Amino acid sequence: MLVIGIAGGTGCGKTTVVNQLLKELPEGEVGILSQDSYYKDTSHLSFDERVKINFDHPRSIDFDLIEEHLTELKKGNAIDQPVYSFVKHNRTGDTIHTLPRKVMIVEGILVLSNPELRKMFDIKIFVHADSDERLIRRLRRDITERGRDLDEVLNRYKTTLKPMHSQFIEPMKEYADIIIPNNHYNTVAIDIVKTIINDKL
Ligand code: UZR
Ligand code: MG
Repeated sequence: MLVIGIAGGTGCGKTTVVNQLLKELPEGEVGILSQDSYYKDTSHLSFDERVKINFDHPRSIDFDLIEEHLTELKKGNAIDQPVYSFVKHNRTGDTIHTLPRKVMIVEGILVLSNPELRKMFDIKIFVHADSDERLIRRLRRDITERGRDLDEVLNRYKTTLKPMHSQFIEPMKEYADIIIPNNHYNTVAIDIVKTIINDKL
């Protein structure tokens, strides 16, 4: 099994890169673990308490569960990935049955920040987009898809997203094997990563 970690700040286009790879690689060969599925369970908190959680700090992520699931997949066993709701800020109770594949992609803002998880990656990719591009994309997405308003997104960006990005995400470029410039959708980079994957398949 080839395990690929893909990190990068919010709105850098990670999900788009992953979807593009999925579309262009042979069906059934690639599986995905999304960091979004592994926010810690917050059922014991009220909604008002959950809204205050710092979701951009590594401690909000259940890295133990990601590692456990990845280890199972490597052994050839299927796992059940929790489904997370950004509107409720909690797990929904549903799961996605995830089968082991020849290539497993682990995607999320903080997936390169955990040393143990990092060791499990054969290839480490960092997707870079400038912070203004990322803020624009984040605004669009949070307002249209995640039920937020302008003030809420800008406040969170300034007080949490930006400082956490500088502290925990940007420095992870150091560990990347490949940095993809993604201010504009980068088809050449997708082709290169696709070639590397095909080579290993
Ligand atoms: P991407 N996030 C939420 O908005 N709500 C949650 O309940 C859990 C996470 C956000 C999180 C992070 N920060 O910036 C983003 N906040 O999801 C990561 N606030 O997702 O990589 O797709 O931008
Ligand atoms: Mg995403």
